[in-house]
Amino acid sequence: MGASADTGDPLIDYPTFKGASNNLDRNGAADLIMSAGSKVDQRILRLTPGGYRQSGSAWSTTRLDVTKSFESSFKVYLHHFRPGADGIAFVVQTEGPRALGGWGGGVGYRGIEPSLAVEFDTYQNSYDPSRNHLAVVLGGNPNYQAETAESPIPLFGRPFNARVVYDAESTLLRVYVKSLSAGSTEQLVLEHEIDLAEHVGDSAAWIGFTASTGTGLSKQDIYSWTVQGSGV
Ligand SMILES: [Ca+2]
Repeated sequence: MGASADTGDPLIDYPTFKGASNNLDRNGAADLIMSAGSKVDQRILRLTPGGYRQSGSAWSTTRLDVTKSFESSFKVYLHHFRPGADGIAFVVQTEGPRALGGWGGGVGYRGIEPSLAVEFDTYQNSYDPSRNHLAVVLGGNPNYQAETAESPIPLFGRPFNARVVYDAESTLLRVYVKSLSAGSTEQLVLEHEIDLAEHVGDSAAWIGFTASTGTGLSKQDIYSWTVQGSGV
């Protein structure tokens, strides 16, 4: 039972997003685009293409059983303009496949409820500790950060890997980041205790990503995404 998160085929497995079109519900500014400079046909998930006041979301059509442990890994690249804004979030929600929050400081998840968002925030709003932090945000309200921590690596301008691990038995959520520079190691950034199924009010949840821009803007891309866990 408990081993299901560690063995077997991933529930979601996109080394690139080629072929993902029918399995990802995309809203707002989000789109699957050709990866520039690649000789083979690769796709990336571009949550915002670098315009002002945009928000985008993308949800797997496969829902996740959040009463079980899971692990989600993804490669992120936030780039193009400086200073960048506003960042991206990995989100677990039970509002539905059309869920999309507003632009600006809500990082595309503002108003999505019930939800848990792990944000990678590149713009300092009045309620933020910095322009390079991570946070666990509950109920789609960016003013309420259940946990927050400075990122040990730059979130803007360089690609990085992130990993979100949920242990259902200990109801612990952990968030790690890793720079892609040679010799870098993965670092634990955030830890938060939460009964995820109880928080989102269902055992089956949509999972995916949101992002937004405001008066500052970025191209905000996910290059790969895998989830080990149980589907419903
Ligand atoms: Ca912010």
